[in-house]
Amino acid sequence: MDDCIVIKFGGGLITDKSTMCTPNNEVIDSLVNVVADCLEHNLRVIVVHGAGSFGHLRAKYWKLNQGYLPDYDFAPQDDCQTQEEAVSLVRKEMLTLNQIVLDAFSKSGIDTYKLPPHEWARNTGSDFEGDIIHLFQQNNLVGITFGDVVDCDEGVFGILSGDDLVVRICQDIPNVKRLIFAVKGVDGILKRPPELADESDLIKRWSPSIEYSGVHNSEIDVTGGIGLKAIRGSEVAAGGVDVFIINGEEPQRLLDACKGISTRGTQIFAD
Ligand code: IP8
Repeated sequence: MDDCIVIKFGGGLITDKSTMCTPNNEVIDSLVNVVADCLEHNLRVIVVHGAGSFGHLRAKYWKLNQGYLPDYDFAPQDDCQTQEEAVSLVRKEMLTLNQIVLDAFSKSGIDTYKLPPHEWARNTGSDFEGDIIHLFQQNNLVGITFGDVVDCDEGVFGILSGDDLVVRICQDIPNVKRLIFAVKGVDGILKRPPELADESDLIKRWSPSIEYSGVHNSEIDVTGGIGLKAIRGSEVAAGGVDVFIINGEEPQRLLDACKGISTRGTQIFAD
């Protein structure tokens, strides 16, 4: 059986986060090229992508991460009056972004299959319910899933982050060797905020006891930024998978990390 790698395309990397529903096609194409190279090297690849400006802005406004809030006094938007409408709009936005990603793969001649979580997953956090092993069976194609609004036992609905999905994919799919978080604007986990950091502030080996500077744009994001990646990454590393955070705008680094070649970035350890 071929070795499998799981790549998370950060939402902030594949979209312009400051403007509603704007993809960054150039970055998406460059990530697809990296995947193409991995396939040529006989790696099986599973892709999980984030939401960026396709999900977070509206999900944040309607507090979808807090579940159903019948008593909260939301000011209606022009195109959305209620939380229930926001749930279906965010799901639609995520399907649109997913289609953009799928189209980029098919343009490069790579066959994929899509697995929208609201159709098969329930509850949030890395212990969500979902039959990963059966859903991701077609190991000759690239399986693609993404952060989404899912139905929940408590609170009616909630946000299942791509950072939660990767944990279970790495744990449940046999033969996953590496998990790569491709992120925007940083080379990995930093000791100081990115605007103050220099080259020497990259933490090359991180485990939960090491202090770091967490960038989390809570004005925009409903999920957890680099901090969630770090924690989820260490859960995955505990199972023997090599986990890296890599600057997604550096395709050669990404490719090296995917192939297991040492490169600039942060490797995450369990402890
Ligand atoms: O960007 C968030 O997924 P993430 C999903 O992977 C939504 O954390 C719909 C905001």
